[in-house]
Amino acid sequence: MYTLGEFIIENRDRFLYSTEDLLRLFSSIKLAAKAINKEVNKAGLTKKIGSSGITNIQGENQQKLDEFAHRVFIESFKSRNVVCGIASEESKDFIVIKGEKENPFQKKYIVLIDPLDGSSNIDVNVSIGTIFSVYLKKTPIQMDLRIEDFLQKGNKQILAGYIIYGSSTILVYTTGNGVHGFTLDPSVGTFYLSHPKLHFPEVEKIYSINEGNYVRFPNGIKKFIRFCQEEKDNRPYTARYIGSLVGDFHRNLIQGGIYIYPKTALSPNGKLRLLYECNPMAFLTEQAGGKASDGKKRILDIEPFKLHQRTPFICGHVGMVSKLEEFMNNEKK
Ligand code: P6P
Repeated sequence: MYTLGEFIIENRDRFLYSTEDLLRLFSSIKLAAKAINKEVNKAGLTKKIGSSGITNIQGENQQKLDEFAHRVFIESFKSRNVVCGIASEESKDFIVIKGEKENPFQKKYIVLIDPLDGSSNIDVNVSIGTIFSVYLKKTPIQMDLRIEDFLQKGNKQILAGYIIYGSSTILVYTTGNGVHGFTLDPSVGTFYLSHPKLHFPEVEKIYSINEGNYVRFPNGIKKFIRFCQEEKDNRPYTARYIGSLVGDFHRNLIQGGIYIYPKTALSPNGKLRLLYECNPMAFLTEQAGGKASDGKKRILDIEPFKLHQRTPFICGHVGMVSKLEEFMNNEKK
């Protein structure tokens, strides 16, 4: 079985940038993922569950493990000397990673990260995940970091992925050459190729949405939900929603389905953040043969204007996403 490192080297000809750099980026990500996995698996014992008592930039109750995961990723990227800046859900502003002057590796990568998404599920033992997105620095290397380095369209990503901390810990990524999954063998601390060339199944099977918000949804979304529930053709579809984007996404990628977090009357821009949740998941979606939009526009083409901006987010099976967009478009007429 390939390890993640062996797989990257085996496929180095298909990566547009330096394989050495990609290995260093993954060295940081793997190190952090293993540290977080260890804590997530025993959170109940180490009292790391529950709220930290801090409200984060999103106005959400920061969990102790959120803060821990944030710190672990910052430290692991610092130690590998390959990243020049990080934007995190847990930090209001971007973080500059100062390098040593003699650093042989020109630090030209930007990372945007949700260190621990779905963390409200920690206390109830439901799968949670890390989501990461990597770009080349946009402004000249020798220039100080600027916000423009982070406000890049999703179609400029060079690497995106997630780690799901569930019944097993799986790292899933894309560099634009398909989507591949690696399962952690905790006994040796190594990620092994377990899901090569992940692709959304043809079957239209699952729809994932928080129907508790039904009355606040736009009419086009309400019509799509009723479409999913009709007794016709291969419907009704199965409803599955665990309140953890990484968990819902990973299940739909394996079994076939659509994930929907639309705008509502209370959240006109939706809840999910464009830069470190929707863009990476959209890159993975398209590389796995799916479609990702805000209900009208392709996610990867959205021009960002602020670090923590939100967007409505629909991703998954091409036919299901297109059907939802049809309902949304007819809404206007
Ligand atoms: P709601 C977790 O907070 C998250 O960002 C995603 O992981 C998840 O899909 C969504 O929000 C759940 O939100 O409003 O349905 O509880």
